[in-house]
Amino acid sequence: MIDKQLHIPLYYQLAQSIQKQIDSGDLKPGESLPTEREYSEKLNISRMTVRQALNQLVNNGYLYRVQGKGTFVAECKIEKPLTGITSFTEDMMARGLEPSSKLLHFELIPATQHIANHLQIKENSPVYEVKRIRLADDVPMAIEINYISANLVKGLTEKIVNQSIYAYMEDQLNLRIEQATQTIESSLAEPNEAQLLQISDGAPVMRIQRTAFLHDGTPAEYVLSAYRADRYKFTVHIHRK
Ligand code: 16G
Repeated sequence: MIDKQLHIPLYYQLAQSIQKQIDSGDLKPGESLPTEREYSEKLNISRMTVRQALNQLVNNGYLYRVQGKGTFVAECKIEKPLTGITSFTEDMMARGLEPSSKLLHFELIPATQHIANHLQIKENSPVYEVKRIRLADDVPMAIEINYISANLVKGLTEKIVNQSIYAYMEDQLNLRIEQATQTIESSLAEPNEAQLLQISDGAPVMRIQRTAFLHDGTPAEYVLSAYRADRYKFTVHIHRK
């Protein structure tokens, strides 16, 4: 597990070795880890070094601690490629998870100037404001607030947004999203978000802002979302110029 002759910090070697055990499945989600004292006695290293290794893995979302109970292996993160546009429903189904939504808010509102700018519509035009918790196998993954022009996406109902907005647009209205502009920022969960996502106050989240467009460039949705950073990672394949 650890080679003291190497010029690689011991905490780092330990963290790498535990991470390998998680990646290979030797350590499974939910499994508890040996205590700091057990690691330190077995490997003949200080408890400080063990703590540093475990802290790194906790911070990176591989492990989590439960007060008074110990350190456990976290669920694997969902890897979301950044190269294609998929809906939450499609993403979960592709992974064999059951998608569902908890609808928090559904209202037809007059577009504020900010929303109107993103959707390239006139201020005060009717816009659906949809706030949902998105769940996978009943575990909250993200909070999403969609703003959708009611003159474009006609007939949206609570029943539809409880299923899939993209499926409705494509299958019923023949409106296909072709491209999107998206930003991703790291942030900390506000207390109300933490409660909805069942994470602790101030836990890391990734805020994604997306404007998605139809093939002719018409904005179809403006979306603000907060994804759990302990359950998601984004991947992208890149080329050197
Ligand atoms: C994804 C999209 C979101 C879209 C939603 C539709 C990201 C960051 N966001 O969550 O923009 O509104 O899917 O999902 O990927 P639905 O078709 O399941 O309602």
